[in-house]
Amino acid sequence: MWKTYCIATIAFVAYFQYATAEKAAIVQLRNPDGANNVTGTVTFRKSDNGVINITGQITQLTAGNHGFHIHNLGKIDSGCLGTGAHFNPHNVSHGAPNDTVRHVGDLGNVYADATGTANISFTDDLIDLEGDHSIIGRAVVVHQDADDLGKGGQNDSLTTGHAGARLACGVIGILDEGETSAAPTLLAGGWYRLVIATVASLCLYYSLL
Ligand SMILES: [Cu+2]
Ligand SMILES: [Zn+2]
Repeated sequence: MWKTYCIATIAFVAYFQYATAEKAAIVQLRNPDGANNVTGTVTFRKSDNGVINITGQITQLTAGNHGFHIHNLGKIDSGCLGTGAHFNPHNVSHGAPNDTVRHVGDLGNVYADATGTANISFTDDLIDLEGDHSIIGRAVVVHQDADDLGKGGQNDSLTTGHAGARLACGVIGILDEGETSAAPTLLAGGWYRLVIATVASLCLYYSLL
């Protein structure tokens, strides 16, 4: 009985350590000019295989698709226009998230239902929370119109996806730094390692009785 309990506890704590070790970022969206009531929160979490999980909710939109991008700058004091162009470190054309040629910041569209709420849950394997594709300190912008994913044939399809005005924006900040390096000793990494060590010691102690 105690053996099962020991294993379950160690497994749970180890899983919790794993689950809290991922890097994460968060952005609060709103219109800095007060021109509309669009608000939202979006979270970016880096999974073990490097893919970024993007989840969140944006409310007070019009129903339908709205362009959703990472823009270059975290400057929102003068409105969302201050965020500049799409985050595009490789200086290529605008595209869809699943295109080979796209801006790093091209996350496509978010879809708002009849109540104007967009529930967001998708992944992207090009943006990152570190390195030269890092979105930290840059901005998320949600647009009035749908992003045509570079295929609309408009004069701005290959730069902005013809997504129209910028309804809301926000600066992407750090939510969780994750594990910055693998701790070489059992006790070096934090309280959870202390818990694992304690439980493991008790298990060993009782197993020797
Ligand atoms: Cu945009
Ligand atoms: Zn773009």
